[in-house]
Amino acid sequence: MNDTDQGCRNLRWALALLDGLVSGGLRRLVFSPGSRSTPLLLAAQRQPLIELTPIVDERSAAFFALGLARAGGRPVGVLCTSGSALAHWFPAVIEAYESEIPLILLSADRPPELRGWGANQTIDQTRLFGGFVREFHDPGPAETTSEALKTMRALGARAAAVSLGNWPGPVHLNLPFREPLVPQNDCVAAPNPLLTLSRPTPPKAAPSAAEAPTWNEEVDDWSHDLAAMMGGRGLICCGPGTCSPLSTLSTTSSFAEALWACAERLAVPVLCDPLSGLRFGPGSPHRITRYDSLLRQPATAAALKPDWILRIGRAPVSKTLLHWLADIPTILVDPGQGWSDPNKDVRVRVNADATSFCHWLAALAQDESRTVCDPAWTAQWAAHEQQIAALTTAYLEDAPWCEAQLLTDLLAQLPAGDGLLCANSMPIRQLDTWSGSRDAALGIFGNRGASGIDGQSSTLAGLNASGIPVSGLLGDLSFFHDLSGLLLLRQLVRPCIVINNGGGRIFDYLPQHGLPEFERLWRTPIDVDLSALLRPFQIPHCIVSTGAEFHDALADCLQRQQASGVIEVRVDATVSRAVHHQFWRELQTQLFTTSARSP
Ligand SMILES: Cc1ncc(C[n+]2csc(CCOP(=O)(O)OP(=O)(O)O)c2C)c(N)n1
Repeated sequence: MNDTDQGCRNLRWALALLDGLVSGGLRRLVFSPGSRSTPLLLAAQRQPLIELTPIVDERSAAFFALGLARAGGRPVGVLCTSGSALAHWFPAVIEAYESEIPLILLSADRPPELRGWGANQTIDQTRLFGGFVREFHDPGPAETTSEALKTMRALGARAAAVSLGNWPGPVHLNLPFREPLVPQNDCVAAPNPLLTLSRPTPPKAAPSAAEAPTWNEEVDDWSHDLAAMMGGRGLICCGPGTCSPLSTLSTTSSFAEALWACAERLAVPVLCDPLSGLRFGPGSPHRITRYDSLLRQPATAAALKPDWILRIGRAPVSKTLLHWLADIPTILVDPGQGWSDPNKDVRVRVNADATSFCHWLAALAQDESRTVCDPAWTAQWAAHEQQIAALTTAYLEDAPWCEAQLLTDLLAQLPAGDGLLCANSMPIRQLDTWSGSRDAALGIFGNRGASGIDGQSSTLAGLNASGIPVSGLLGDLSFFHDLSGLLLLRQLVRPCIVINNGGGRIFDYLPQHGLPEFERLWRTPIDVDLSALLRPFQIPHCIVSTGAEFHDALADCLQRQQASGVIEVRVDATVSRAVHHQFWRELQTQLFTTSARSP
């Protein structure tokens, strides 16, 4: 290398960083175009193990990377130029922080001597994401001493390891480059083959509460306290992130097996959130999914109050469940650093891997018989589960068509091993209410860390890019929120189903409903013809408004296996709301009638 070739120095320094990242498992780099990021892009072009994906809008790029990392379980890189570009990553960074997704944020920057002096496209990028990243590094301008290259390799490996660690999440590396950014022709620069090839990282299941490899032996000292607390009627509650969708899709999940065995030994029901990774796939009689409807019935809810709860994963999607859990002594199993306790009821927080803990607890139950519940307790829950499933089927047969029947059909049609991205607002809640369970594997994905309506189409495209066929179920406002994501929807093998119900219908269920100017200020319908919007993007589109039409449109997409596009579902939200409320009312009567009849 010519000593004065700054472009070559930049490139070799960037290559060293990528060597480290690749050794830590990174295989995909999603980038948005720019000049300052050129050395990193040139380095990535030379690294055969890295697949590059260009996405022009940084917000969309970051959500795409989030989807990839969520489904793939490996760290995924995002790269952009200096200035406002990286600010567009922020919502996806927040989601990655909250949902514990391994993103490596590579922002190119101006060198220190240009910062703060009015240079073009130069802002203070230092610690831009504040507390929303696990680590931030600004290693200074490129050097090619062996010490500097060694440091960059170590930094890359460290960033990947931290992003996947006990508390997975985003890591930000801010990387300043001096000009020129393009090397001269005689520059010799190549990846370090020893490092990249000698330590291939096996594909790893996406990080989840169930799989983080920690186990705090101190818990042995608590066995008596736990056993004392666990007398009477207990319940296990598995929230979002308990088990990664990836492990749901594998043929055997050691966590699920340990959990069902533990539930059986303790004789307790297991309430499974739609994002717990436990509703779909081989189950157990202990699996309970219809709790949201059940616990809306005050008398039943009061009669079913447990004495203690064991919580795994984050707080449940169902507000009804969360409120019902309030004031019940809780044991929280958390392998990382989160403190998921919105009700402030955690008495014991076990910093342990949930699989090991379930094994340990099952053994404890064998020694300490008082931890074992009365079998009638689980039987009562199982009977309610079956009863509500039967009542639901009967009710929906005669009820006007809405999201409830759509979901039933969707879950029946999606092939085993598929995924479903369920957007926030009503889609995830309706899935919670109506899904029940099924034995065929289905990975449910959701950006529930910060529950934003942003970045849904981009996340959907990223999930699909991981190789798993993933359908999307989105509200219309969520769909309109991510218009640059449309650039990514053209080739998806599964459809993006958009519930077009005239704006944010979740507000119809909230106290704001009925306030003056409700429609203009809260529901905010957007009057855009979807078919006209999608045409220039060459995204196939169809409109359905009945159960039969939806069934056929979905079947057609599943059969075609290519360019599924958008299924726009026209739903009358007033009818839908009435169907939901009527169901909960009828359930009250039915449950009352049954319990009045039982001896
Ligand atoms: C980024 C972001 N902005 C605003 C909100 C507040 N919000 C929650 S739900 C919702 C309406 C969503 O409407 P839609 O996607 O059509 O779903 P629907 O309520 O009809 O099911 C809004 C604006 C949010 N969660 N995230």
